[in-house]
Amino acid sequence: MDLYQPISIDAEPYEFEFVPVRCALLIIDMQRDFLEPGGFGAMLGNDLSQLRRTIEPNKVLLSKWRAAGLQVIHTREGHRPDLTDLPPAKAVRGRGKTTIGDKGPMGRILIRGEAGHDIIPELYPLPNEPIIDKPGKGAFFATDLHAILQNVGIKKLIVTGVTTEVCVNTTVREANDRGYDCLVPEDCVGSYFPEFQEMGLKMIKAQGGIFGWVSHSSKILAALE
Ligand code: C5J
Repeated sequence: MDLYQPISIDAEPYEFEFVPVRCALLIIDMQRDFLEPGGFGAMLGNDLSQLRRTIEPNKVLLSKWRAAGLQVIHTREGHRPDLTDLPPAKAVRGRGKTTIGDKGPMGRILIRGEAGHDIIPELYPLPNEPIIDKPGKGAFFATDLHAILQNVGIKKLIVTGVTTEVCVNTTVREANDRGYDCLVPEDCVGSYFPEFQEMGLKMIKAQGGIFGWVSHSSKILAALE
């Protein structure tokens, strides 16, 4: 396969075309605190299985993408240990007893350097894969993601990870406004809430692909054969 030639894959609302070397796999927030039993997400009573089903398809896609020598970028949601990048509004949102920076089951919640903040071992970044530490839901806000994408010549993104309606959706919208075409493989993104999973994907592909495209990882894998 010629990685410099455009390929087309089946997607909604219509086929997604990309030149592999100009397309990055952007994996959003596959962090232990969101996905692992004993993490912060589980402590809040969320149904982890809704997110954990995305691990295997992400693992397969990541391994194929790496084997082809294509660009991979990971993100993590979290804050500085001194909390100076934590907006007070985010800290108090939800009126929970436990909030960002407090001691959680896997260290301080959403704090960089803590065990729960890190990426799950199944998808752990290689040393040459940039990790974007983001303080917000979108991966472009207050990060160098846009500069990195420009510097390495990326024009399109395959966006996976969690959660579909929050950080994945926000990132796809931010990317769209910056001129990137985004494809979201539905089996590689997850929400704790099935109804948000469904609607989060519908919102992306509605109105002729108002924010991007939706497909399945099997279609991407087949195209990379
Ligand atoms: C992400 C969240 N990663 N749901 N965060 O979606 O708060």
